[in-house]
Amino acid sequence: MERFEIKEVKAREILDCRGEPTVEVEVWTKGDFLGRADVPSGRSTGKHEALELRDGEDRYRGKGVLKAVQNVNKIIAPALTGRDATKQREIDELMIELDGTENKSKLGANSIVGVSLAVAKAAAKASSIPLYQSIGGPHVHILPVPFLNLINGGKLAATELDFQEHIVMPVGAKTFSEALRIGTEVYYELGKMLADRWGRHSLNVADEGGYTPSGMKDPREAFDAELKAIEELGYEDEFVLGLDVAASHLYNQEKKRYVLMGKEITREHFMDFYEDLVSTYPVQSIEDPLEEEDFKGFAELTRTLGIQIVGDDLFVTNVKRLNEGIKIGAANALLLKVNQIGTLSEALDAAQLAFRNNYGVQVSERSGQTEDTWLADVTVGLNAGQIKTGAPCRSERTAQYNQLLRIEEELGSTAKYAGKNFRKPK
Ligand code: 2PG
Ligand code: MG
Repeated sequence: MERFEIKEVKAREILDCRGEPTVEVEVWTKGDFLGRADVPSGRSTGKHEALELRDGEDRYRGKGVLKAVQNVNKIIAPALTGRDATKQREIDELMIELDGTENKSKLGANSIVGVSLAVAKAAAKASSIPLYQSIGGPHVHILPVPFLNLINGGKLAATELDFQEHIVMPVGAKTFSEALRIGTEVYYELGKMLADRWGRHSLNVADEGGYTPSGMKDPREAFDAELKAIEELGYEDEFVLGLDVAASHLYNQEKKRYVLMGKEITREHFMDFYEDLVSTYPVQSIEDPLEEEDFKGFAELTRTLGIQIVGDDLFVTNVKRLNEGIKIGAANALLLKVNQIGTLSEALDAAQLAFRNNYGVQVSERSGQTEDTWLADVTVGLNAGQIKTGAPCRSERTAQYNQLLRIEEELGSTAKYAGKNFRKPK
């Protein structure tokens, strides 16, 4: 028991990949095992996410997280000292109680989630097993399809593209390492083609490492460019395409209209646009095609498009919102972001609810990441079959891919790449 008994919990302020402050937490057990976890941060956030506590003072232009750090050190740490680090759910429930609000606005979801993940890591260390196994048990063996976001728009890039992420999915690869290799080769080839056609500034990368072609406005042009790079390399049988539209950010609440390529369009018109897109391109997954309150519209698109429809801002990794969606068949996959809800236990609950109802689960980064790799472990721990963590460039992105390569090697012959079964890996 000594090995697992929490002796110290402490937080500090560090920087994320955008140079913005975030919380890092260390949990030490009496056996001298350390779990250290960093908290990611979103920019294109959903309205119903748990609250990320920021200081709002002059330093770091209001973005400091010293209050959240204090909440860990002064309020959470004393409550956790002496507890068993393997009792994840008990610890998460205790923090939820300490906070006492619906959206973790008292202590801040960024303080709570940092502790939750650091506890999970400390427990794995003290048990001498890898984090993915500590989360998922001895049967975990699925390596995910990487949703490689190669061209960026929306709130995460200085481009004129409305859609946030134009994704390629190497579903035809045999292994994760092969998927990453061919995905990365497509990334190089695409860079060359974009620079030729759209100018060399296209090679500047956005928050998630994707290219930023100057002057490109139409998502179909992004798809055309990606397909051309794929075809040039002879990989057309290996890839399908995906999108994160992040449509809440294209929606005008008062007018009840979306703005697409400078034009105001109705929801019905937007739905027709998707029908057209899906019949023209090999698109297999669309995240947040409509704004975050339109459960009915999500249900309609799920029925009509017949592909994976992922709820991010729609569900915010929250079982209540996911249940609401399940009742009417809104979307058929959950985007899982642990910091949207604020504890690992609640995020795992959301994943289990999704699986039980035949929904897929895609584990996702935030646009503000650090070099911490718990994301890769959570993905394998859930046998989720899909991960979204940006382009294969920028260290906070490659850190996750590199961790997946290590896990693949560690699992050896039992490792199985989700490939075409990414929605229901077997
Ligand atoms: C999203 C994410 C990550 P953010 O919308 O899916 O890609 O963006 O982390 O900024 O919310
Ligand atoms: Mg999203």
